[in-house]
Amino acid sequence: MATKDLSQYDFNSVPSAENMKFGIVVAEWNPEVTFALANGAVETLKKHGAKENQIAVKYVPGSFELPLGAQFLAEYGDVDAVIILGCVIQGETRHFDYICEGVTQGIKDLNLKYNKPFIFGLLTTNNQQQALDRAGGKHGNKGDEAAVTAIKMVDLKRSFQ
Ligand code: RBF
Repeated sequence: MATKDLSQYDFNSVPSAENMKFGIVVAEWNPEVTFALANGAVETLKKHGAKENQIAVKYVPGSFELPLGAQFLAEYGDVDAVIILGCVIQGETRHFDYICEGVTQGIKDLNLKYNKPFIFGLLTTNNQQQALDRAGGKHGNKGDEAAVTAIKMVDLKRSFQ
C-alpha cells in the first residue's frame, strides 16, 4: 500500500472478495471521520466483489469499545475478518494514550485469540484536520486500506487450508 495516499494501490494485486464475509465495527466518536472511514471500507470491499449481505456494519459508542464490539462480531457474526474503525484525537489530558493503548492491545489480542484477521483502522491524530485528511481527504481514506488488508489476510489464511 502507498503511504502518502492511503487509497492508491494496484487493484489487480488484491484477491477477489466474492466469497468472503466481513464485519466492520465503527466508533461513533468523531463521526465525520469514522463514518467516512466506514464508507470507504464498504465501497472498497464491494469494488473487490463482496455483496452488501456479506458485510455487517456495527457501531460502538467510542474507540475504547471497539475491541469488544469486534469480539461480538467474531462470536456471533459468522465473519472471516473484522475491520475496526475509530478516531482518537489528542486532547489536553492523558486519555489519548490510555484509549490508544487499550484499543491497540485489545485488537492484537483478538487477532491471536481467534486466529482471524482483526484489522487496525484506528486514526490517532493530533487534530481533526489530520484525521479528515486520512478519511477521504488529501491522504486518501484509511478505510480503503483497512478493507484491502482484510481481503489480503483472509486470502492468506485460506492459502493454508
Ligand atoms: N473516543 C473516541 O473514539 N475518540 C476520542 O477522541 C475520545 N476521546 C475521549 C476523551 C475523554 C476524556 C474520554 C473520557 C473519552 C473519550 N472517548 C473517545 C470515548 C471512549 O473511547 C469511550 O467510549 C468512553 O470512555 C466510554 O468507555
